[in-house]
Amino acid sequence: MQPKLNLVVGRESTWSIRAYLCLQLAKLDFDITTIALGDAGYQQQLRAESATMLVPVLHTKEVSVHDSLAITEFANELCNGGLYPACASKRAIARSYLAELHSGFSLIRSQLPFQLLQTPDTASTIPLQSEIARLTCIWQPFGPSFAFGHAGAVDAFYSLMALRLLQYGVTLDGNAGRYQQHLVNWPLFQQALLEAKKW
Ligand SMILES: N[C@@H](CCC(=O)N[C@@H](CS)C(=O)NCC(=O)O)C(=O)O
Repeated sequence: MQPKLNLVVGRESTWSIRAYLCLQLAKLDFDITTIALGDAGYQQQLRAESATMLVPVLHTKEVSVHDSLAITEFANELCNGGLYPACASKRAIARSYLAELHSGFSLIRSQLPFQLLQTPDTASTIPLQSEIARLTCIWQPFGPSFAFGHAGAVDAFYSLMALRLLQYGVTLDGNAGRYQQHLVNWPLFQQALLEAKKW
């Protein structure tokens, strides 16, 4: 039986949206606790919920799992592997892409901040060309569909990157651009954004 799950998320937290999407994709039942990051007193609530003072964190009766990547792995176990491809080598590549997003693309992240509630101002993307080229390379084989045939963790993680680039007028070339558009139009992602606007 599935353990009772409570996902703690933060306002305008892209990492929280990724974890939320993965729990949705895994078809798990879960409650949500929201923290209005930045509001007066939010740190007190954060301290009570998260040992790392960061969101997302997923609580069960037995354990608290922190960090979007670990939450994704846990969700994957709870849905018997549904978030990754069935083939071991494809699964390894998928995990590499997740890890790369999780620890990389620091220029894009710092210079094109994600905006959920407002339209961002334009920003120069010239210094970001190497990271945009790397994304183009990763996304190129995916074309206008999900990365590994059916929606999974890779799509959940990269969907926010797809939208973030679009917000700043960056559309990737060729099949990479088609994948970008596919993610932005993905109904589950659109639903997650609507939900996250309430956090
Ligand atoms: N690597 C972490 C990053 C978590 C993170 O940086 N969370 C930010 C929000 S996106 C946070 O909780 N910030 C606390 C604060 O604003 O005080 C993950 O993937 O979960």
